[in-house]
Amino acid sequence: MSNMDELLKAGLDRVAQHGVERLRAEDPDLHDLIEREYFRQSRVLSMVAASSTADPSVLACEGTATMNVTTEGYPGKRFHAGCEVVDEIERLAIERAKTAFGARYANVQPHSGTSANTIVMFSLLQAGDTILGLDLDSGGHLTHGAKASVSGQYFRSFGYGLTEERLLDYDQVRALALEHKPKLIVCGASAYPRTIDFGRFRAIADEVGAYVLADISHIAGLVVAGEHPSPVDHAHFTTTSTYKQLYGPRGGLILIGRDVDTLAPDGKTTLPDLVQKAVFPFLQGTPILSAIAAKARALAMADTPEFRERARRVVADAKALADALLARGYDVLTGGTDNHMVLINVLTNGLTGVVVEKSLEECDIIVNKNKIHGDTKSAFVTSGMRFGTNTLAMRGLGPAEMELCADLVDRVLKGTRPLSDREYELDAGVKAEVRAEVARLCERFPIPHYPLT
Ligand code: DSN
Repeated sequence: MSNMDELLKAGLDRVAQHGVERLRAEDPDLHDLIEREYFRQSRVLSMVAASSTADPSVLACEGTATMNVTTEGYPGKRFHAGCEVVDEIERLAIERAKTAFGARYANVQPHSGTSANTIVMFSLLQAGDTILGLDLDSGGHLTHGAKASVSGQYFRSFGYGLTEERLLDYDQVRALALEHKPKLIVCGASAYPRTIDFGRFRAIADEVGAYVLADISHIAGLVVAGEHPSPVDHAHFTTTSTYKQLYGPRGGLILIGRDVDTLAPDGKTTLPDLVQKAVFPFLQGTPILSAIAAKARALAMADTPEFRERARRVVADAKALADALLARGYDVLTGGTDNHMVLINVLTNGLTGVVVEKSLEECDIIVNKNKIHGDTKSAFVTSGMRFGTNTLAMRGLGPAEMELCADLVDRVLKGTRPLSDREYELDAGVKAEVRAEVARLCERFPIPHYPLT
């Protein structure tokens, strides 16, 4: 080994530490902000259903020299030289994505779940084509046809909703599909606590000649672990973000299962051909190779017994949290949960989502307000709250601790006096007590492999 090789080998290990040292010395303002964010995450109970905490090895991939590679195209077919290593990284990420999800095609370049959905739509549809997706107020996502998003403005979108029991209304999906003949039916949700029957969506799509896009951003980890049925061989396209239940970097994936040889609307190219071209050159340029490396790392970690065990804890925690909230009289939507998410209606407690979100945040419990089925409040106020257990389960909190978490939430809500839809007063004693309990919990259950200081 040459002297240069030896120096470089040592350099890889030291570069991250060296970078932080330089940041601290040369840009203390920015360093301090990043440090504060690290401290904040360690000291709060994060119950945001759309979030998780990445393993340090995932963070490390993001902070390596792979970020410096500029290129376009795909492994073996790039538009720049110097790609022999990143080609291997991207191939590894693709293979790991296929293995984790049992898919036959994977594209690992989408910059986010939103990008992945947009790419699928633009690969398949023309402006003005009809799509059918879950209404935002019923738990859908902006990219599923909401009027505020390109998916609802560029395409003619119709929304399906929930039954009176707040369960997916498959009969309505079918009726709307027969009436409007969409080219694409989108399934998957951002705020829906029950199991989704992807096969039923496919049957409806086959009846009307539509394609199916399943966005599993919220439940991807449960799908990988076998805790939720997989859509990969039901939907024509499956998309996910990589930072929620995969505990990975910011980014997205597009997967195809048994429809890998299905022809595109032109009758000549296949669905993977469509996606390849729509990612690059149509909608994205240079891929973020450091993020692709981080996706590869997260996907390898998802294919382990530890990950499957954690996925089971995610669900067990959510069920325990739902039960504990029900026992305290809260209006838990659908009466419980099958996944990582618990939704409650706080209007029945005389509160709004924004008030509860802020009040809990003052007590170091991080959640997010959410519109719920039939909501009369705006998205900035809302009648609902969405809780999630991805990060709690990762920190090792189990069903036994959910009783305490529900108790803390309950104490904060009881100590919150609403003054208007957005203003409130929080009892100072409650705030001090709950913050102290949260601090104790965070010390007992530190984020794995994140040293506290
Ligand atoms: N999709 C948004 C959510 O569910 O909160 C952000 O990832």
